[in-house]
Amino acid sequence: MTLTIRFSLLGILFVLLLLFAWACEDSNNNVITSNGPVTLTWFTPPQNLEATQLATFPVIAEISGVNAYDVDSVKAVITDASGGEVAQFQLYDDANAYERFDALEFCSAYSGDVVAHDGKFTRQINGQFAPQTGDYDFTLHAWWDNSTQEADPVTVTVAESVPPLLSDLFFPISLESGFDPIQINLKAIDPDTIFGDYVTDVFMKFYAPQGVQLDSFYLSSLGGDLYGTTLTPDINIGLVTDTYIFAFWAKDAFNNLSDSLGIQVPVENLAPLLDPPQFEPEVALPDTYMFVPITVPAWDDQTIADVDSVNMLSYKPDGTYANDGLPIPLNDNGEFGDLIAGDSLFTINAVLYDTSLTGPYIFTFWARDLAGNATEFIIDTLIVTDP
Ligand SMILES: [Ca+2]
Ligand SMILES: [Ca+2]
Ligand SMILES: [Ca+2]
Ligand SMILES: [Ca+2]
Repeated sequence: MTLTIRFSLLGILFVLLLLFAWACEDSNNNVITSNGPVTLTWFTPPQNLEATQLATFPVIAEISGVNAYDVDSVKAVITDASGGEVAQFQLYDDANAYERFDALEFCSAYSGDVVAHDGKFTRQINGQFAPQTGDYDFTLHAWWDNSTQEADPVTVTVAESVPPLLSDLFFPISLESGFDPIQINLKAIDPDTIFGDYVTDVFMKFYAPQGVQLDSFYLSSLGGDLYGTTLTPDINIGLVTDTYIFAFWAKDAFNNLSDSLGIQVPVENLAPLLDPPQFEPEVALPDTYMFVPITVPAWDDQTIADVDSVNMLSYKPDGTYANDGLPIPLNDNGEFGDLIAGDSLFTINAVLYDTSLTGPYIFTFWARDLAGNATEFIIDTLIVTDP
């Protein structure tokens, strides 16, 4: 009976496999257009271009509903306001692998494409195609097998545009450990009067004293020409007290980058803070064994995320150290006797046996942050008595 069922299952499987084989062959021979509607769109449309800038910026077309291997070419045709063709260029789905010699005056030699055959066709361009400043339409065309498709044009302005200007930086002259959140701000204006030109992004980069970039932030518009963000005391988690660099830039709608405006600021990171340890001060020896939870509340100016470790040593009544004198870690991970992960209460469940020594156990606690700052030692005593 079982054998029969197994055979018939195999039979069904075989038929299914055959069906799949037919289906595969079908999709190989037949056309792609049967996969559903083909769509051709700008994934990253062309942006406004500065007339004199030589840097190139990526434009990406995306074609879907057709196997990327079957696409013969994707091209953008640029026309001027009167509809006359000004230039055209190919976009490639080649993972930036081949040097191209077409349209050299305004296109990158390598496409800038990231992944080959993913249906995203890329090229990097600048405004050098334009005989004069003005508006230009970019129309996409794709060809595959014997089919073709065109996408609606995107209008791009080519203009002579200057970069934004930054001024009036408000920033504290130093940031003490655990400072109160503070809003920093500055003014960014675009001096141009070109339609569609304005400040698009204002951002700040945060650098280590040696110049390594640590982080970057976008500033929000605060109304008018003012842009700002709020600095919080966790900005220097894991960073030693030193002088750090904060630098600002703004970009306009033509991808012009302003000069930077920077400031060097001492930023302080102090050691964690420990509150008095919490445990039963006196415990009687158990019949077999028992757990004695030992908890230390720890905090740090740079938030709990800066606390790297909380440790203790236990000096036993016989004058030796427990754990061979090695630090015993307390955890805030919700395990090993710690009740709640991340609540700033660090715990170790010490085990007391019926055979343990009676007398005073002297505990030494300390903590260290990610910047390497250690607290002072906190000493406390647990007395173990005979039952
Ligand atoms: Ca691609
Ligand atoms: Ca501008
Ligand atoms: Ca700290
Ligand atoms: Ca905890």
